[in-house]
Amino acid sequence: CRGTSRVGGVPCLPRVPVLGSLPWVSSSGLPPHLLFTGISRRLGPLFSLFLGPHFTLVVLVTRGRDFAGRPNMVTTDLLTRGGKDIAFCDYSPLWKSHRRLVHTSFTLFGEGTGRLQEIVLSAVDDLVEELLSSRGRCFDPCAAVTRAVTNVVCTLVFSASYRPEDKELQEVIGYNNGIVQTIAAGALVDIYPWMKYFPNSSLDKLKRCIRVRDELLQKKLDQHKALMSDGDPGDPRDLLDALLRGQKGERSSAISDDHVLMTAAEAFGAGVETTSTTLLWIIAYLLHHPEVQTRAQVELEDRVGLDRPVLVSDRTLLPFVEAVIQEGLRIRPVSPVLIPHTAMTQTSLGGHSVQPGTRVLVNMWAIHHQPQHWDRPDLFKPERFLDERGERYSPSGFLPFGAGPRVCVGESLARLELFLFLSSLLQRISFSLPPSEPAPNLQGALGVVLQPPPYRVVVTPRPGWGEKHSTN
Ligand code: HEM
Ligand code: PLO
Repeated sequence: CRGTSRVGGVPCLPRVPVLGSLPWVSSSGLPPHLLFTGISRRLGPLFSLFLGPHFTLVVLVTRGRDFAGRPNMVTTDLLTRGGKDIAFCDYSPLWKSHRRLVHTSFTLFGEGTGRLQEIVLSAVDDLVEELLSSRGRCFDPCAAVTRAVTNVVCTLVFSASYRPEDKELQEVIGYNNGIVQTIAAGALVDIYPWMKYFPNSSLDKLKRCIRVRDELLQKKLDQHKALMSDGDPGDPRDLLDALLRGQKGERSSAISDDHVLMTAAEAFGAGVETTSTTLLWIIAYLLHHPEVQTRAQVELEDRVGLDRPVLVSDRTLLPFVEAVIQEGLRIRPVSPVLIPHTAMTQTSLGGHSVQPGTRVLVNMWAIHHQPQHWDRPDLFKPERFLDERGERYSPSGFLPFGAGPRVCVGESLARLELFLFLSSLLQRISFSLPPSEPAPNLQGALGVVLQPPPYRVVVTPRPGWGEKHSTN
């Protein structure tokens, strides 16, 4: 922290013209969330830096609506046709009604009905079958898990579901991976927008992936519209149907086809990337802590048994399984510095005044690893989410989905999906480390989400389940 100055009273990292504080950030060799956590331990919970020319606050708390804006960025503008989505669009009345429409549509499919349960359970059957086809050999579970989660989201968004070898599914997974690789957090072109006028292979790849995505989704949109114009539209089958009907509502008339397409694309991207990453982190931790896996399996056996699939209604019966999910979301939040926020008005934070437009990064990683709030925060201990009677307990300062007007719009959907996936997997199979292979590295790589490195597992069927069911 040598060379630290103050800007508007807030401690600020050293800076030079044009590059701002970037030389200090990149020479640290640390991913931003770890670097920022180290700095805030020394400088306090509020400090600042210059990302190129952009004055940016790094904080541990924000205050609701004042910070509900989003900055303009080259990569996300391309991704969203200039902010016709939810996540990267700046705050506006249109964004608000658009977000409300998406929220209602999710409720329609996920939370309130048995539809999501049906979709996930069918994906779990296929996933277990695929994992067990390894017949005791070690393999990387990433592809199978991603395919299963992608299938759930495909069904939810446009009523499609694919076999593993399906060409369209490969296309979807291919473009999604391409986008994840090219929208890295803190990409230089998002700091210096003029760079987009120079040759840039990463931006070219992003544009190619977006083109593939748009072609595929436009086809789905056209099919859905054609069905709607065929007379009585009936009940919405999926998110696209629900968005098209919502578009017709009076107050939503400004929601264009572009908005519908971008929202479907985003629900898709967010749905796949976050859920599969969280599941892969949890499996990685279970390999480090076989005793946690066993305890979850004992709970499942005692409270649900091995004669029937786990259902959403079993959630209250399985506090330890829930605690494993909570601890996974705490120790490796998929979005450790959230999506950048901006101040919408002249406001203040920690007694310091903040100018409109100031970029704000919320360091969720630091919040989830504060030693004064969490006992040995670097350890994977699901029990911290249980009270002394073994019932669920929710400590404060645990916000893996963010908070306030920009809180994750898919939270309930994601929680439901994570619960059904994890509990069904642990009911039917066990994960173990391949003999003589080290346990997975847990540091993770920060791109648009925090991803675990590739690792391998051995999958074995659980005695009891296979006898009555045809999964193997
Ligand atoms: C935003 C976490 C799953 C859709 C966010 C944010 C976080 C987050 C941290 C940013 C909040 C902020 O910037 O303040 C997660 C986690 C998930 C998950 C941990 C699962 C494990 C999903 C799913 C969907 C979704 C399944 C949709 C199908 C969104 C959208 C936003 C968002 C649209 C933008 C909200 C806004 O800017 O108003 N999520 N998410 N997420 N998430 Fe999720
Ligand atoms: C993932 C790749 C997709 O092709 C596009 C996409 C859309 C929404 C993004 C998501 C990506 C990454 C995770 C994000 C999500 C919106 C909210 C979510 C950023 C880029 C999180 C965790 O904040």
